[in-house]
Amino acid sequence: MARGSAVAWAALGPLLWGCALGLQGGMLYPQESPSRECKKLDGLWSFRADFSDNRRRGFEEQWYRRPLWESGPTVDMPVPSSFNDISQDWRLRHFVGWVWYEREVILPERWTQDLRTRVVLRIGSAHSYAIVWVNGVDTLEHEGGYLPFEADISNLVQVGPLPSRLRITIAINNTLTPTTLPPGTIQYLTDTSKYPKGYFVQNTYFDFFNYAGLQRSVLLYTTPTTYIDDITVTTSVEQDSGLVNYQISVKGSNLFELEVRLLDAENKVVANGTGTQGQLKVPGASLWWPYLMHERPAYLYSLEIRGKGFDWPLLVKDFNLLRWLGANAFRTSHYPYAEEVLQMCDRYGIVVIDECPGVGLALPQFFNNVSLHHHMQVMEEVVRRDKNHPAVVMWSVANEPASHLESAGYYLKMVIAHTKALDPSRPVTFVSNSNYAADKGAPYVDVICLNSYYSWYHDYGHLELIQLQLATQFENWYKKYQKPIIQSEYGAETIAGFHQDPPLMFTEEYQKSLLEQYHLGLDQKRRKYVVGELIWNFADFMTEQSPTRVLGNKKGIFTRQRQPKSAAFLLRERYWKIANETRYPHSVAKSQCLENSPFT
Ligand code: BDP
Repeated sequence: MARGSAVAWAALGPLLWGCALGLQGGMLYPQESPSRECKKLDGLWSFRADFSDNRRRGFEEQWYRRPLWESGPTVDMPVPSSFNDISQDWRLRHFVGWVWYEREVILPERWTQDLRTRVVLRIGSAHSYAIVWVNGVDTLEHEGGYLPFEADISNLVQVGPLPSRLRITIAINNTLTPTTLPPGTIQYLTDTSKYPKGYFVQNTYFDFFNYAGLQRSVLLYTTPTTYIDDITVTTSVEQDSGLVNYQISVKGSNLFELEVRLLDAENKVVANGTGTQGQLKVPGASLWWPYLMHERPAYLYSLEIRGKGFDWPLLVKDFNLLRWLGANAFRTSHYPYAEEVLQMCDRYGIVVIDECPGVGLALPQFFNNVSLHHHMQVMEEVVRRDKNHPAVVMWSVANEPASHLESAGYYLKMVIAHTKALDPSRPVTFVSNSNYAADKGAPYVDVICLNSYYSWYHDYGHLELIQLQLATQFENWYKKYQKPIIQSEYGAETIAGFHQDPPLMFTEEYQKSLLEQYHLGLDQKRRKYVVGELIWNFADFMTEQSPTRVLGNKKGIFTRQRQPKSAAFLLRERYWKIANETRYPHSVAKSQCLENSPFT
């Protein structure tokens, strides 16, 4: 195994070499039901970063074989959270390599004694490569942050009448390499007059801090030994009836009967079926419809903050802000958000462009076969996890890849085709910042998504050029591809409290004026082929340190503490105005999703 070799902790990609594509099984969100129990392992875990020179001491000394504290000093680490943000030790903030988490759990007797019970360990996400041991036994490995993975651990816990104490050890490596997603490079700095021996840095090619750790919940859950492993739902409408096609995968036995009940938001049964596949018909269905959806949708997107540790209060606050703004959509820039975020989108009627972690594909060497294979696998995991959310309207396979390269053209073509094969029901895109004439990926997308920063990264200070340059951008792209276009990023860095009139860069006035100019340009095309506008960004967020970032990216219309800058009021007025002009006749609908069903 690669983790045993000298440099392997920094070179994880080849671990997946040779795996066939095609995921085994489903990844349903665990729900309690009469036949299923969940045990969340949120709270304090023991934690230790491996600061040894080669970062392999944990493996050499087999830290997973004994309680972690016996291997050396541990600290308390909350889960979910990003380990970078918790400690006062600066080395941990910038740590690259293996960190170790451990937690002991006592299981209920019925989980360990009843052999008709299946016990599953599920990790919401571990960024970026993870190895899991249960009671010292190597149980599970996973590559890629931001997505869940799980293992049936029944035979590790159902081992006799002993007290059912479990020790879960998880080693996580946050190193980004040319074959991880996002990719990165490790650079060794060898000039000994400047750097100590073995000195290296992690280079990344994206604009957010590479937060890592167990950033989402870890949990144990049970199912019966014959159980529903996956459900796929697709919907359509026939006159006033809603049609729900379902396909259910049952595992563990062929001897079962399936009774399917579709519940509405008030838990009333609205349709019944039997068998592993079929169609449910809901006469007079009240359809799911996006919040304030406009004839031509206006979009907005956000980023998770406070590291990426999942946090309910922050999530609800963000959704309250989205509603306050009158926004109806966002893109999960630049990686899949927690499952709970998508559940909120279903509930609040917020439309989602679901983006995978294909960000920072900036260098030619990132478009290689190993990366392509992994990228396709990641799309399988994204679609498997999110396919049943009504809020998800489109898949985005990448953000700003170097799509002018020939190799990128082939790569994007393959990833997009694969995603379409996985889910023929939704459009697929990637977000481009290339020139319309040079982009090699655009022929394969259903919707063109464009990022541009006129008067910010180009012709800075010259707000008077925005309308002309935006019109040129739209016309060029539309003429070439005749496809709907979304302005997927535009914005300006703004330090809350900085004021200057006439406007200068970094002030609240400049951000407002820049948005106003963009909006004039967008309105020219809004009723034609421009179908969305997503400002960059919802809130300020943390990045790597650099001379161009003042404590992170400040293009938020809210601060990182969720207080509005002046531009937030401007956008609020705009979104509500568009909503009121073009409001869809349906009221905000109640979602009818099988997820709430207790039929499992
Ligand atoms: C775009 C990226 C986004 C950045 C933004 C910016 O897609 O991640 O944060 O630029 O520079 O190129 O603010």
